[in-house]
Amino acid sequence: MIEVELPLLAPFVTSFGATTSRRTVVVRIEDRDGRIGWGEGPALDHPFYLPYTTSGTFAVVEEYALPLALQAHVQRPQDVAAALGRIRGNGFARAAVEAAYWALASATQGRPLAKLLGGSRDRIEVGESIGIKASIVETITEVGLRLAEGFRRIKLKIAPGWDVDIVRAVRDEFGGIALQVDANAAYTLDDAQGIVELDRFGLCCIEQPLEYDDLLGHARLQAMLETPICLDETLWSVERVQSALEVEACRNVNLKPSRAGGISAALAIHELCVEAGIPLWCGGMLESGIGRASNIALCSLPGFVEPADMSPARLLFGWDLIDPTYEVGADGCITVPTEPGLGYEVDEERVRAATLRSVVVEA
Ligand code: OSB
Ligand code: MG
Repeated sequence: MIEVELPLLAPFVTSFGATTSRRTVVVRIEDRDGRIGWGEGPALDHPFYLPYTTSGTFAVVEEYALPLALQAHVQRPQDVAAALGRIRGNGFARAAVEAAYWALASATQGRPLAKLLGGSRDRIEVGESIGIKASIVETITEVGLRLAEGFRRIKLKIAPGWDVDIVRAVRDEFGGIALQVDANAAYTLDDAQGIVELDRFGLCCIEQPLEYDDLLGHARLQAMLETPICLDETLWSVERVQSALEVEACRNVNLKPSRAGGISAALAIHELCVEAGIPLWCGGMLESGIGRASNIALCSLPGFVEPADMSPARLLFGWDLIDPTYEVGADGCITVPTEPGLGYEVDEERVRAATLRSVVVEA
């Protein structure tokens, strides 16, 4: 396992703070025949998004997730989640190891990862998540650039004091574009006036207005709104999605496989949402291309009916750990790779150059 650091070209500002550099954990597994599988566990550095951190994720991968997978001698990627089943929480750590096994299985079987996961789409739609800026003008400029590049949807990060005015300004400038907001848990039910006011702007959804663990608060707020609430932070497991749908805490789902505990969990959540008729889309964690690769494969499944948060590495970092990296075409879509394995070449030189620390675990 390897901790890498990827400096961002520009700070990404959300209600929980500014991110200037992405420290993330990647896992590289190698079998006896020298075949390789890569996975990523893109927790954030700090516990201000979810309780997990990059350092904690590295420790759990090293001390528990990888040893448990190796001791279980798992043969099929479908069995990794069960082998790691004793680990409570720590979705990012479990997801990193599981994704590596899926990529290895895809390489071994010579079947594209998307096909292995049951996907059929060959192009996936992409939107752009736009951080909180210094001014409305700066935001309008960036939205304009992204729309001109073809992105299918715009998501604005909001916080109390940066909500109604910015949404109104973007609506006034760009009309009926696919627009949504993400509060990253910055509001309480008592100060949700800004959220209620957003209800008249025809947003695709309002993402995670309330606290990360507040299922019932979201159910109460959803009952007051026409606009679908989309949950992100709150959905850290299959069970959490089941509960959210049951109490109607949301009408839209942001599925981040790494936050939800891995690809198997993501497949189960996909099935739940399809059965319940709840639209879902793939969120992002500002991952490197290693993490984005399995997300892209997953987005080829039919239940992903809205654009993914998949800001290209070109915009985030100016480069990537995979080379060539994925491109967003003029139609706002990414082509799903057909190469078995991760689907992209990992540039191991670049991984080495970005490495902060690494540990080898022998089977
Ligand atoms: O809340 O969706 C979020 C990035 C890091 C942490 C949390 C979130 C985000 C994004 C996704 O908004 C941006 C991306 O990965 O392209
Ligand atoms: Mg979010």
